Amino acid sequence: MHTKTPLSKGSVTHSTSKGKATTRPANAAIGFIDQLLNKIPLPRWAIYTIFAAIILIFLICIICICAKCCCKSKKKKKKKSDDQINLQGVNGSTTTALVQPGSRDGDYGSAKNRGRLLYSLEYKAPELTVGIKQAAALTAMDLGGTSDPYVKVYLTPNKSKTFETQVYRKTLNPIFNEQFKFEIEKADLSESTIVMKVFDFNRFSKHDVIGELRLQLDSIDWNHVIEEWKDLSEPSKFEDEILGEICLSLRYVPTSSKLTVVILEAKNLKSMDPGGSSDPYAKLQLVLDRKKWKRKKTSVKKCTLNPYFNESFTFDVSFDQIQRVQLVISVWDHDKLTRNDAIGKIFLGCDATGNQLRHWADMLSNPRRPVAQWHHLLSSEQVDSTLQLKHTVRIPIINKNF
Ligand SMILES: [Ca+2]
Ligand SMILES: [Ca+2]
Repeated sequence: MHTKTPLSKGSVTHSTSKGKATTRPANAAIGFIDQLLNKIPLPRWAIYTIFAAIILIFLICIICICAKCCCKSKKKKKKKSDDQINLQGVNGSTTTALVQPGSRDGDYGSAKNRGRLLYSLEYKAPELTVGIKQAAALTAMDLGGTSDPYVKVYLTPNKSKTFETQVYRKTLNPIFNEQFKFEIEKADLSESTIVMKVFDFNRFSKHDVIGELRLQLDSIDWNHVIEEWKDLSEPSKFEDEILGEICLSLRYVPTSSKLTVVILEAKNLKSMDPGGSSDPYAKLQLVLDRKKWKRKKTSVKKCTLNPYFNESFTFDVSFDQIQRVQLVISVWDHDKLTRNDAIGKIFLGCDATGNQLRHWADMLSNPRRPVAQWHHLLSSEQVDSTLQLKHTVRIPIINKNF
């Protein structure tokens, strides 16, 4: 067909015009392909069909590969932004700029991102003002990828008041701009923790906790108004449910080495039995050098959440030992048929903190005088994790001659 093309090849090299130079080789290429096709023992339409099919398959392959790559990078991006926000929580206070999702490239494992909260704190005796400003990038708890967030604010351990913001429907970035005021003496600030808990409202089911902020107020410089973003963390393992309070009196007489503990009463104990009651009793345990040393217990008071015990226990504790001993008091619910349930626990001693330490110190500085005080019960797990008791393991001796 195009038999002339090989002849024109010579003139191409001498041509000064660039346009001509490109058209000539093109013609040459077409001629070459034509010759090649002539050599294939198939009709032209069959060759074209095969070519079209090959190109089609090739295109489909490319499209598939592209789609897969895109999906992967999207997932990776999402994961990165999730993890990155959580990392900020570890560092404590952050700025808005730092916690922008996707602003950093690192892959920080699979810790769950819960979002972040902008809050403010101000103390002007005797009023603590907590501002819940806004939240961002909250976790979606509902189908459809949204939540209905609101925030509960309270102080622990004296959880007398709990405030709540409004519920914002279907958003992960609510703007609350609400303020709550707590009356609290400056001396009590050092023992208190402010809890800001973000929930997802659900009309027909239990509200889900999205995350929380827990700030110990003793570490805050009250000369300034604090306003900052913080990453929400996992809700505390030790849920501050109300376990109740216990009142006890302590008396130490150094000359006779007698420690007298009077378990006076308890109130608002958590109900452990069906029917909304408990059968409380208290266990007293002395721990010396992290080992269980002496133990006693009160009688069981049937079917009450406000038991009155007024039972006295005296231990021999030398002056040297009183510096190292810890008094662990736990309140239990007695069950006839099943295992007794722990309601709550506290410990007093030189290693204790807050209210408990104060009570112990009052006892030591007032020898021979009984000092009575109320204490909020904490969960057993919480107290045990603080005490980290060495449980004495008794190995049975099988061979008596040993
Ligand atoms: Ca919801
Ligand atoms: Ca019971």
